[in-house]
Amino acid sequence: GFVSESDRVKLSLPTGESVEILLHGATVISWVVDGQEKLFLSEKATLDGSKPVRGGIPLVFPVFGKPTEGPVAALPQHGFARLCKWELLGRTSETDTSIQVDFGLGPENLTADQREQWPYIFGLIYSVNLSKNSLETKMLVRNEGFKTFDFNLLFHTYLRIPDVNNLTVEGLKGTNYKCKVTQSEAVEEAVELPINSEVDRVYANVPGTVQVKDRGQAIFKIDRTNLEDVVVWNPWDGARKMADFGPEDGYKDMSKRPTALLSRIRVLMPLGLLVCIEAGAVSKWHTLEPESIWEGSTIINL
Ligand code: TA6
Repeated sequence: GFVSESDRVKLSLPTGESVEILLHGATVISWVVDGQEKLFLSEKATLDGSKPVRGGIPLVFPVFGKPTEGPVAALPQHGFARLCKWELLGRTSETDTSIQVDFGLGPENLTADQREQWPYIFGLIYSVNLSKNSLETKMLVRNEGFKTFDFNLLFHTYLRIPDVNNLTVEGLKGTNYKCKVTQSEAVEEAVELPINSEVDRVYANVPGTVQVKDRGQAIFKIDRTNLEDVVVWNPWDGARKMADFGPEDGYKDMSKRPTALLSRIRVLMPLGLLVCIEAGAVSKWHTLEPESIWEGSTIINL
């Protein structure tokens, strides 16, 4: 099924799976399979278009992080794609086992300020494809102008997980990464990477499938096409500094809590619900000549 509302679209399959996408940022905010939500969405996320969404799958384009130099220096952190209202291009395919919707973004959807910040003529087509046990997101980038441009692209996916304490991430061993927490670079040694403190790493040129495991069982298997890099992020207690991060983690009424241990458990609990595994092309610039097209996609299999 396909339902289009003023600010969002909803896709569903006859077998019950569904996905919900806001026109704001073309942000996927929900993916339900077997009655279970697979994406983390902050309770305090702003969904009215005034801020990027904290949760779901915000789109990062044309720059990853906060640029300080070059033609993207004027852009905000993670670029403008997650801030813009996208055009609904419509449902492009539907069968009993899969349904796809496409969204478009070009300079005409940007504010005058944004067009000045990134003065290129481009066209993005973003496709979200829901199948019974997978969700695929695909971006097509076209250079429709006369000037060559460089870009990054990333699907900033917030996965909902049962418990971070039992979680490991597999498929990164042997890959070079940059750690934003310690400002260092290293080669990953862990076959199974645990998430037990703040993690913010850009793994470059990850060769194959990345698996997210709960007690050793794969709960998400992430494959990528033309997206060579993988970012692994969990803000840990840094989430307390984010105004739009919830559920409320208890520190407000911590003074009333009888034991430090209980407060600590309450503080850590919400962070335990998510890990961001972000497929992207971010460790180097991708250059697009006039009239050229680039396409990258990722599929999350359950
Ligand atoms: O992808 C990881 C990251 O770049 C982190 O460094 C972290 O700050 C995060 O994205 C969230 O960024 P945001 O602008 O959404 O607060």
